[in-house]
Amino acid sequence: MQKHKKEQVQTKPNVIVIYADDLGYGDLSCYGATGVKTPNIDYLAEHGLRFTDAHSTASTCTPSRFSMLTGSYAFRNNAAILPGSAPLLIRPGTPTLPGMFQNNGYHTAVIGKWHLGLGNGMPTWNDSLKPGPLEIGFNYAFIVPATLDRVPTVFVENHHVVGLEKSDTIAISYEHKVGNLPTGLEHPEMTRMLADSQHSGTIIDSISRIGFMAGGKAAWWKDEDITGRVVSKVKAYIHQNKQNPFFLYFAPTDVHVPRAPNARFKGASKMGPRGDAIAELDWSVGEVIKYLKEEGLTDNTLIIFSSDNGPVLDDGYQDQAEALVGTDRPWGPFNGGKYSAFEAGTRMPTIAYWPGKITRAVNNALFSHVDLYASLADLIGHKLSPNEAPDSYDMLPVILGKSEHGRDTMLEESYTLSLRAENWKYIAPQTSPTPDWMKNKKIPTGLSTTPQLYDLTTDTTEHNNIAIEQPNRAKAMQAAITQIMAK
Ligand code: NG6
Ligand code: CA
Repeated sequence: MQKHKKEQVQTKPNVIVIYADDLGYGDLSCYGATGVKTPNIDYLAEHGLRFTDAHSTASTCTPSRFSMLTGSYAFRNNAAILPGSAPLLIRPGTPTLPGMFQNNGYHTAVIGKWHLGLGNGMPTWNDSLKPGPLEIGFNYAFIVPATLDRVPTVFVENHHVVGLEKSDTIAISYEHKVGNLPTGLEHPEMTRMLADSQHSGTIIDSISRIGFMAGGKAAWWKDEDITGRVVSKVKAYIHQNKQNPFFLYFAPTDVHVPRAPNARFKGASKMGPRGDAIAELDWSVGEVIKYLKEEGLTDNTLIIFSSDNGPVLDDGYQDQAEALVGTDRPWGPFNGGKYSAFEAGTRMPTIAYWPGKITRAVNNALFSHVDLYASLADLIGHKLSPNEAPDSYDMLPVILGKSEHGRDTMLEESYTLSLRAENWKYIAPQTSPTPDWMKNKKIPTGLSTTPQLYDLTTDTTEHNNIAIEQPNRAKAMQAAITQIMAK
């Protein structure tokens, strides 16, 4: 009896969600990139299901990741891009995707970028950092607390900064300089890439960051080692959990700024550091594929690959991304990119791979990453409770390639809310002012003080606003947004 039970547990599929940072729709060779080759991610697409109309829930990181992990839209929680000193955004007790797996006998981990805050007030970097991922459903965490361009430039493993020496305490501020380390503003000549004023705080590893930091020297990461360290943690985690079902949220830090991939990838693309970072990302995915095979787990593991928000070339550092992009279009055939309300803000390269269960296909269904929660719950036979994942729809048949019927409508978050209904796209008048720094990004924001309506069938790039010609449709779509907000 005991034995039978154990065997049943072990047949539950493992699930790995690989969520890249700032990778655009057109950044992979299987989605049309030519300046960089991505053979490993292409392999997933060649043997799996490739979406053409799948979306992150928002065009920036924190809101997207919040929604993916809670099945709830970020606006319900006022989630916006967090500073590195923010408290934990997902409050303990909130139903979460990893928690759902945990409650169903899975071991769960997050390895890579976090950017969802830590602690209750100011994170206590020199002490136990609680609450964090471990208090909201993960059994194991090895994380970059915020972003690569924000202090503190250290890893956190479970509740502690990795390698911190007690005598050299960390101090952080996002308002004023702390300690004596040089900043990019004072000493641009000490940096390896020049940065704009927001990214000209404390210099660590010859890169100036957003914010100021003192201490913690033994714990500082070296940018070119980050992906390698993260991948070795991923492998160790898979090895330790090969006997039990696991859910792994692998969040690569590529291709967010500052782009400083390992020297091995220098020149791997024709596009300079941004392209080389894509090559590094592809390598990291290849390592996961290879390692699953070595451990005999390939057939029992569903891999979902995607990204948190659209692409950006100049995100504060002079790394030649714009000059070297060539004829490639990181935003694919769409308009906009990171931060934008236009399609490229959220339309993400998205691939589902599970040999024997998913056959090769291209699927045009409208799909949102907020749906992963309900879909994966269905996969493992979990029935959602009424307060669980309120915005998530069960799209398991779409992920498995059994259906092309995706969402009828879908919300997109940026500095306003937008709605897709089939090929119609409505962008509500902007609800918060365009941040000043966004004006330097050269990305069409998609923001306007008046309603916008586009027909993506004939107007993929959202240039021809027909809200005035079709007032009833625009009104109905605005009403649908209002209804979602009231839910
Ligand atoms: C912005 C930063 C940008 C990046 C972004 C977060 C400025 C001017 N820009 O505020 O560099 O860090 O936040 O990126 O400060 S995300 O992918 O995590 O959303
Ligand atoms: Ca991002």
